[in-house]
Amino acid sequence: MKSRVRARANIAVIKYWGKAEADLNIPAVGSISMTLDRLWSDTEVEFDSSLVADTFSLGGESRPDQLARVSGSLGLLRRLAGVEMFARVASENNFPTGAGLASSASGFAALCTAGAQALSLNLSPRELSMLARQGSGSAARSIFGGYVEMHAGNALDGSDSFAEPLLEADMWPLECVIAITQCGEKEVSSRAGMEQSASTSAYYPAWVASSENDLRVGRAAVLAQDFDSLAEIAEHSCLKMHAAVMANQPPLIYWNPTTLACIHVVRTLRTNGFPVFFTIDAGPQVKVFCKARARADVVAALEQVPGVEYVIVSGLGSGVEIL
Ligand code: 2P0
Repeated sequence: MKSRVRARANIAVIKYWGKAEADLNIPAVGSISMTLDRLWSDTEVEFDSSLVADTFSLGGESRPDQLARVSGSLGLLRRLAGVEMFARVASENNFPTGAGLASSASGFAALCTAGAQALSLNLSPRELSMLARQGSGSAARSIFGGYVEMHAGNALDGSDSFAEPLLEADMWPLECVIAITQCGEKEVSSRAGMEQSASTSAYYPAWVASSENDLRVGRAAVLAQDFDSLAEIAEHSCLKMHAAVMANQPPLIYWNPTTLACIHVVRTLRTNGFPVFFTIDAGPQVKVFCKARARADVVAALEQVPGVEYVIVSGLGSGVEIL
């Protein structure tokens, strides 16, 4: 009744921001992401009849603050398996947690896959994606490798709200250079930030209304491996999400001055002919996608930006892996 699973982080190029339904965690918009090979969560789940409650540790430290969400996913698995046993969950990230590097995506994808395996539930990748979604929306995408599309769906029960692969990683092996501009956990979680956007940002309805077109353009760009088109729509999706977020009341600015400096460096690189674009999530780090031949120049340029603490370089990776 024990399983250990590795799931990788993913970075969205067409962003998820906002929920259609909070209890089932159904997103208000679809999204498109790339799964990274260098950033992962390894999660072990063990169901044990001697436990009187679920336990959760992250990096060897007990995290009672995260236990309710972890138990939420374990409860869904228990219901499917028809068992009442509690579980011990131990997870480790090989990258900073809660800093806008998609740790909830890799974490909940690994948790749900390991839990299903430990209970011998024979779930399809799509079923795992829907379970992971209920833990964290972006986790639905980390079940799969390469280029992935998350469908928001229309069904009230969330049965058509899942991710699926769009293109294999080795068909178009772009690289990701992440500029870490600030260490430490962010002050406002994406969950809280998106709830505030939905209830207070005047730009939120426009964000939702324009998402279908961004998805259509982003999907076509990935399938055609059209870098320039993907670059344009990805930066637009990112900046539009942050514009909606900045219009929250109270306002929310996830960027710091270094974030903005990196944006300008990437734009200058592209003007000078380098195949490169940026995206930014609910935190100050800047994720820069490029073709492999531009990687060394991108790393050198970002490392020179004052305030960049270090960079992480990653290729695209595979979906969940049972260890
Ligand atoms: C994304 N983000 O598409 C977007 C862009 C952050 C900015 O998905 O509430 O942690 O757990 O469903 O998945 C982060 O949101 O939110 C996220 P919940 P989640 O990657």
